[in-house]
Amino acid sequence: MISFCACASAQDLRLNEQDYFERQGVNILVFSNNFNGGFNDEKNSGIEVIHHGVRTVQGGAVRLNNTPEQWDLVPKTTSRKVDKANKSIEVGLRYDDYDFDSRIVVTAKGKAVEIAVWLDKPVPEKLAGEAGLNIEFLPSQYWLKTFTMDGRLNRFPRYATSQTIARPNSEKPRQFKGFKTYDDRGTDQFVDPLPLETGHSITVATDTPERMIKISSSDAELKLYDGRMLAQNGWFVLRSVLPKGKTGKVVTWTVEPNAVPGWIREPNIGFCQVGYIPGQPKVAVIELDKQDKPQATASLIRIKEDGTTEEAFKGDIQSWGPYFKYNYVKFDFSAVKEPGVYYIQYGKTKTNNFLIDAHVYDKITDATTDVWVPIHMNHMYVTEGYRTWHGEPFKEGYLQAPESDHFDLHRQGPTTDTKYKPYELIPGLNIGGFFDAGDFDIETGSNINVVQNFIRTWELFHPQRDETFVSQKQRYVDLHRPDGVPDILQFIEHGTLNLVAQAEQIGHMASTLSNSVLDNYHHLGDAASITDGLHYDPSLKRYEVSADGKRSGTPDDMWAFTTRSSQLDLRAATMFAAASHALKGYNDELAERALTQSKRLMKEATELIAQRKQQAEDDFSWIDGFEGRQMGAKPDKKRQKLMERSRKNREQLGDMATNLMLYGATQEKQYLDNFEKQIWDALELYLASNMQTALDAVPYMDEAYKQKLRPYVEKYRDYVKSFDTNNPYGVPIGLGNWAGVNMVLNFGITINYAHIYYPDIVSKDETYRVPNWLYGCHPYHNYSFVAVVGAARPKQVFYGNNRADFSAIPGNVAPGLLFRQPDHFENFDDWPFLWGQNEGTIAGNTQYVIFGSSFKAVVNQE
Ligand SMILES: [Ca+2]
Ligand SMILES: [Ca+2]
Ligand SMILES: [Ca+2]
Repeated sequence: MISFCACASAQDLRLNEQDYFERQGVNILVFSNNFNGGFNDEKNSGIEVIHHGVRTVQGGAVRLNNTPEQWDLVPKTTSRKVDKANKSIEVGLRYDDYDFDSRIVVTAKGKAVEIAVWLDKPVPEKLAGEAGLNIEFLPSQYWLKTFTMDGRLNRFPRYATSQTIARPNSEKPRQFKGFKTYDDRGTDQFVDPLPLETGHSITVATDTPERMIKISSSDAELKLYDGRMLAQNGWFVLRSVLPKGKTGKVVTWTVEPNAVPGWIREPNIGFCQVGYIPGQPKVAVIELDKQDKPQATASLIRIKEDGTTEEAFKGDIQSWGPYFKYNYVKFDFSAVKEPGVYYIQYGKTKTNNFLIDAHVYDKITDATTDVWVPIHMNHMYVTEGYRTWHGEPFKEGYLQAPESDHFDLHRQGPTTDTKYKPYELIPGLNIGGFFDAGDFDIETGSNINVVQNFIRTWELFHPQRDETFVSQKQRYVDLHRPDGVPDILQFIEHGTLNLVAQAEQIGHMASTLSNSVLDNYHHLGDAASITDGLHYDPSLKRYEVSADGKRSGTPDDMWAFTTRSSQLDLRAATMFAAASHALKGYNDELAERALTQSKRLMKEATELIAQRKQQAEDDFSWIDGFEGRQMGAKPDKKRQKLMERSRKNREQLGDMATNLMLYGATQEKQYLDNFEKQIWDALELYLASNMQTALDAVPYMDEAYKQKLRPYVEKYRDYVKSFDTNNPYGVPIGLGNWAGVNMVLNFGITINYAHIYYPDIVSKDETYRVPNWLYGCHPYHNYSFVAVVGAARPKQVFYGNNRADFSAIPGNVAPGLLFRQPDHFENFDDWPFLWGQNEGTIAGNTQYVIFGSSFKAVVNQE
C-alpha cells in the first residue's frame, strides 16, 4: 500500500471496544447496523464511514444492482465475527431469493482497511454480472467536489445527468416481494445507469481533506455511478462486479479515508433557538469531542440596539460527563433576565443570536396549524398565495383491494370482510382525511389520532384561530384566508368526513387507503398527479383511454384495505363519539352521522371481540422504553397478580383511556366508573405511560381523586428528574430506527398537564425540558426540529412530500436524532431522505399542536 497523504498522522486504525475501526476523525463500521426487511434499503446499513463526525459513506455490501433503490433486495446478515487479534471483522451475507451466500472480510492495514469478498460457491448464473461489491457516498457531502480516477480529473455532479441504457426486464434482479419500483410504459425494459467513471484507483474529494477517501483495487475494476438517476434518494455508488465462475477471495479493495491531523470536532452548543422567557431556567448543553479540553467559562453576549455588543454574563462551565461517543458540559445563564438579543460565546465558538423576551413562545404552533396541516388535507385543492400545493387527488376514488401483500406494511387478508368484490369501486371514500406523512395514503389509525388530537386541543383550549379557508363543497383550501370558522373545527370535520365515510361505505374501518402499485407509492410532486383521475378499466389496453374519456387501462387507482380489526373499530367508535360532541353546533348533520357510527361500531366490535375471545393485546405493549429497561424482563409475583387483574378488567370494562374519552363525549357515568376501576392498577404497573390518562381525568373527577393521585404525581416528578442523570439533555432519548420525537412530545404534554393540575409538585421549570430539546438543545447540531419555528436556525430540509426539492413544509416536526449503533446520533440537515430522522407524520405533528397549546397555556398562566 502506498501512503498517499504525506500530511497524515502516524496514528493507525484500531479496532475499538465498540467493535468498529477508529482513528481520530475516522470511524469505519462494519455491519454495526444490518439491512432489515421492513423498508429494505434504508441507506443506514452495511459498511459505513463516519468521517470527521459525519456519516458520509454507507451501504458497503454485496449488492445486486449498480445503484440499488429502496426496494431492491438487501442481503441478510448470517454471521458477524470480530477478530480482535487480527484486527478484522467478517460478515456472512445471504440472498435467500437466489440461494446466494458471500462473506465480506474487513481488515485494518495501517491507516486503511482492506475490504475483501469471499465466495465458497461461484456467483449464481442469474446474478453473474449483476452481483458486486458496492459502497455508497452521501451526495450532499460529495456533490461539486473533485475526484480523480486513475489520474483523470473530474467533479461530482450537483444534479443527476449521467447516461443510462434500457435493458430487458428479464435481466433485472427481482425486487422486494416481486414489486416493481418503475412503470415501464409497456416497453418491458428497465433503466440501468452507466458509470460516471471506471478505473482501478479513485480518490474522492481531493479538494476537501475532511471528505477525502482513496479506494483502489488491484484485482477488480471500480465503477462510479450516480444513484440519483433512478431515485432522488440515491447515493453515489462505487462498485466492482464479482467475477463469474470464481471462488475464494474474488474482489479486494483498499480503502483509506483521510484524517485531518489533530482534528477535534467543533463544539455543538445546544440551546433553545426559539429563545427564552426572562424567568425560565437557561442552560446550554455543549457537546464536545472526547479529545477536546473543556473551557473553564463561557459568556453570554448581548447585541445592543446600536449593533455593538457587550458581555452580559460570564459563568463557569459545569461538567456532565460522557454519553455515548461525546463528552458533555453545561453553561447555566439563568441569571440573565433582561429582554434582548444574545449569543453564547464558548472558547472560539459563538452561536447565532436568540431572544430573551416574554413573547418568544407565542407563535410556536402557528406554522403547523396554518400551513402544514391544511397542506396535508387530502381530496382538496390546496393553494397559498400564488402557489398551488396540490390539486384534488384521487378523483376516481378507491377500489376494493384484492388479497395482497403491500409495500407500506399493510396486508389484505384472504377475505375482504365487505360486500365488494376485489377491484370493485367502493363509492364515497374520496372525501376528507389527511395525507399520512411523506407519502399520500390515508392511514386510518393515524387519522383517528389526528381527529382525537384536534378534539383534545379544541375541548381544552378552544383555539379560535382562523387563517384557513375551507370549502368542502368546492373541495378548495386557501391558506392565510379567514372564513369565519375556527380552523381546528374544520380540521376535525375534514378528518371525520373520511372516517365516517369508511364506516358507512365499508361497514367498518379500513386499515388504510393506499397505493395499489409501488411505482406511484414513491411519488414526489403534486398529489393530484399520482393517479390519472380516470376509473381503471381492465378491459382496456394498458395506458389506453376510453372513448368517453372517463376510464383508462392504467392500473393506478388507489385501494382500500378492508380486513376488519375490531380494535381499530373500537378506537374509531370512541373517536366518533368525541367528534360528534365537538362538531355539534357547527356541522350537526356530520355530528349525527358520527354518533350513529360510534354506537354501531361499539356494539359490533364488542360482540366480535367477545366471539373471538381475543386475547387482550400484549401487556408489554403499553410499556415505554424507559420503564421496560428499568423493569427488566421478569415481573415479581405481586406485579404478575396486578398484571393479571388489570388484563381481566380491561377485557370486561374496555380500555380505560377509551372509557374516559367516551365519558367526555357522552357524560354517561358508567364510563367514568369503568375508568376509575382501572386507573390505579395501571399507575402501579406503568406510571410513566399512564400518567397522562390519569391527568386527563382530573377535570371530570372530584377532589378525592385529585388527592389520591398526588403521590403518583410525586413519583412522576421523580421519574422526570431521573432524566437529568440518564442523559445530558433531561428528556427520554429514543434509540430505535425511528428517532423518538413522539416519546419526547408525550413526555412534554404530561409534564405540562401535571404542572397545570399540581403546580406545587411539578414546577414550571420542568416544562421547559421538551421545548429546549425540540428547539435546539440536543446532540449532533443545534437546529430547531420544527420547520420554520426557531427564530434564527430551524432545520432546513425534511422528509416531506417536497423533499426532492431539498425543502420543508413549514410547521413539520422532525423525528429528530436517529441513533446508529453503536454510539452515533445523527440528524442530516442537507439530506432530507432518511425518514427515521427527517419525516414528519400527521399524528406526530398534531400531537405537537397539543404539546404547543398546553405549553403556551403554562407559559401564559400568570
Ligand atoms: Ca404511509
Ligand atoms: Ca377557517
Ligand atoms: Ca386511475
